[in-house]
Amino acid sequence: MTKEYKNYINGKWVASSSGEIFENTNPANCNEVLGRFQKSNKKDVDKAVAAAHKAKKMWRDTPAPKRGEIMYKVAELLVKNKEALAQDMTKEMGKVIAETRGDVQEAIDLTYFAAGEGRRLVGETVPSELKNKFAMSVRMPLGVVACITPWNFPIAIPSWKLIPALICGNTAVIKPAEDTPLTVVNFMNIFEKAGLPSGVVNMVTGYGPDAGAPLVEHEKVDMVSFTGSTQTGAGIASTCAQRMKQYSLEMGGKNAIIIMDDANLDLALEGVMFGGFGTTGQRCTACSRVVIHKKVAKKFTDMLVERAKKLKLGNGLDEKVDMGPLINDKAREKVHRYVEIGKKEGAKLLTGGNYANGKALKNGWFYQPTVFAGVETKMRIAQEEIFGPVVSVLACNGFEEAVDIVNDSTYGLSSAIYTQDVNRAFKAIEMLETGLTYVNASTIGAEIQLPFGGTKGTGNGHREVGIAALETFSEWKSVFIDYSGKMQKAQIDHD
Ligand code: UN1
Repeated sequence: MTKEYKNYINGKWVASSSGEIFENTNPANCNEVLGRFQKSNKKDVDKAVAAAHKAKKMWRDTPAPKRGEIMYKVAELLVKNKEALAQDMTKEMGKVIAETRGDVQEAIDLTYFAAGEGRRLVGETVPSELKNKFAMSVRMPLGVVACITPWNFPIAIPSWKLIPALICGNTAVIKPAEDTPLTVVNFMNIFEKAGLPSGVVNMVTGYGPDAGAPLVEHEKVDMVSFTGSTQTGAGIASTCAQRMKQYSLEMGGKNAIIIMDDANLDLALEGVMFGGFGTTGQRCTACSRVVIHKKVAKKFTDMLVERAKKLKLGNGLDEKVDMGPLINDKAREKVHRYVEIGKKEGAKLLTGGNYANGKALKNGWFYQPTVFAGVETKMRIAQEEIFGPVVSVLACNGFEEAVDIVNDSTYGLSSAIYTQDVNRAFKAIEMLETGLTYVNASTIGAEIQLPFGGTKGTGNGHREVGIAALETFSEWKSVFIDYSGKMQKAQIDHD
């Protein structure tokens, strides 16, 4: 019998109130059921939020350095369990083992980095306009934070949200994506082993919107942090706006790499391969557009097609495999729909464009690495997020046009430029309307020491990770202390 995993509420592992379960499967072998998980509903969410609400005062009163020390233990346990976490993650998510190890490493980096903030959480002191008066700002927790996390970074993204939220003194309820609940169950085990007090972190697994929607709506949830689709994010934004809750959204991308005629094409090829086909194209930072100077377009496209054809598809646990499957059947259908759209729009399909049905692949959600050339910026395949291994090549006449093409997008997450001209590189950094820009490197692989997030339709202006995460998961209180012993009136007693 496949193992059943419970919800984690108030430090206990509990079954859902309905008694219903759902299963997760291995996308490289869809017949393999990995676990049975609680199909939670509003009742379970109520219990989890009540636990987080109850733990709020105790956790807020715990000195921040002490909160940080528990996070150091979390980091140590992540290090100790890195390989086991990565193995489980590849099984339930499909990406290759080198990448799932990287996913755990990202959570480790983030946890060590953010744990240190427990000893800082700095505010400001500024001189008052008046005599004998002191002015400073301190950070306050927001309260109960709801984290709704995606399947493509099953532990890194939960860590981005939970660790800074807890360091800032918030308590949390997390609802992992239905395709990757096991990794978050494993993460909860780590929090438990690290000695995090009961109720500070709670987890409800759920299927469809049954748990996520009541969590967002819950009156005792003070803030929602969401990474996922634009459609779901827009729904969360309107629910939160009506209830005056804070929310942080990280959604799609249509990230581009510019390749100038002076670029090192071999290096650029590595960047496009990694950005376009790494994680089977399922990163919000994935490179789905290559904007290339027409002088080198043909040469580069030939190189790209040759390499794409050589990618070895298969089960990500095999160290020799380059690219795993897509997450599920719906994702694969969506990718294929976009390929059909691209063909109808007049783009030239150079390689791929279909389900990968080789012998070892027919039981999984595999899709061929796909390259389109002759793509124009108005085409849907150049505008909409496909979230699969599809790279569109757009030719341009020069730098200014390349930048215009990249910026002609409703998204603004990541961008990159390959050039040897340092002046052009700096100009690109200034002009590209994205939250991340890389020079002579791919669009993927952001490190956690710096803010992560995008402009335009990618998000709502918040940033996660880096010091910026503290802004997202806390709010400011300004404090004025008047030690004059008099009634001093600000602004009025000015002269
Ligand atoms: C995502 O795809 O949602 O920069 C996050 C990167 C990773 C994070 C991606 N560090 O590609």
